Amino acid sequence: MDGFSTENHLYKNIQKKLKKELDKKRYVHTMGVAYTALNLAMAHGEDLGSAYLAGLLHDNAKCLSSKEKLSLCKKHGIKPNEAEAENPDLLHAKLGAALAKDRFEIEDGAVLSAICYHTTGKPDMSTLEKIVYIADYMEPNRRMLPGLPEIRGMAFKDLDQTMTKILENTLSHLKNKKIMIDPLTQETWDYYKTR
Ligand code: DGI
Ligand code: FE
Ligand code: FE
Repeated sequence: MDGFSTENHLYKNIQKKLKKELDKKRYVHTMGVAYTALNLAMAHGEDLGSAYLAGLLHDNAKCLSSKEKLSLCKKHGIKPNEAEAENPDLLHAKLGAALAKDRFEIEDGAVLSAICYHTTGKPDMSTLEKIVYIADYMEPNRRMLPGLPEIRGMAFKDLDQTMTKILENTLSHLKNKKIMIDPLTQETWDYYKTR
C-alpha cells in the first residue's frame, strides 16, 4: 500500500483498543502476528496494510468468555456447529470477523475473510488468508513447536507448502488430544495435503 505506516492512526487506534481488551500474552501474540503478516506480505507481494490490519484484528474476540462468545454469535447470526459447540473458543475466528466489521468498522471483505478463516483455514485460500493463517502459527512469541524453524524458513518461499506442513502438524495435534476436528479444518487438509 502506498504510504503505509504502522504509525497510521487507523492502526494506532485499533492497537489501543486491543491493549485494553486482550490479556498481556494475547496482545504480545497479536503484535507478533501483525508484524509477521507484514513481513510475509513483503515476501509475497501482498498489500502491506491489509496484512497488518488482518494480523492486528485476527484474535480480537479471543479473550471473551465462552458465554460472551456464544451470546455475541447469536446476536450476529453465527450458528455454532458441533465442533464449535463443544469448543466455543473456535468461534473467536468467525466472531472476530463480525466484530471487526461491527466494532472496528472494517469493510474490506478480503481482510474480514482472513480473520474468519485464520483458525480452520479453508480450501483454496487467498494469499492474504494464507499469510494470516501462517503468521498466527509462526510468530516469534509462539512457544516452540516441532518443525517450527523449518516452517519459518519455508513461509517466505512457498505459502502452499507451508500450509500443508502446518495443517499436518495441527491435525496430528488435534488427533493426539482427541479434540473434535472441525469439518472445515478437515476440508482444508484434504485440499492442501496434495499441494
Ligand atoms: O487463537 P490462537 O491461539 O492464536 O490460534 P488459533 O486461532 O489457531 O486457535 C487455536 C485453537 O483452536 C486451539 O485451541 C486448537 C483449536 N482448533 C484448531 N483447529 C481446530 C481446533 N479445535 C477443534 N475443536 N477443531 C479444529 O479443527
Ligand atoms: Fe486465533
Ligand atoms: Fe492468534
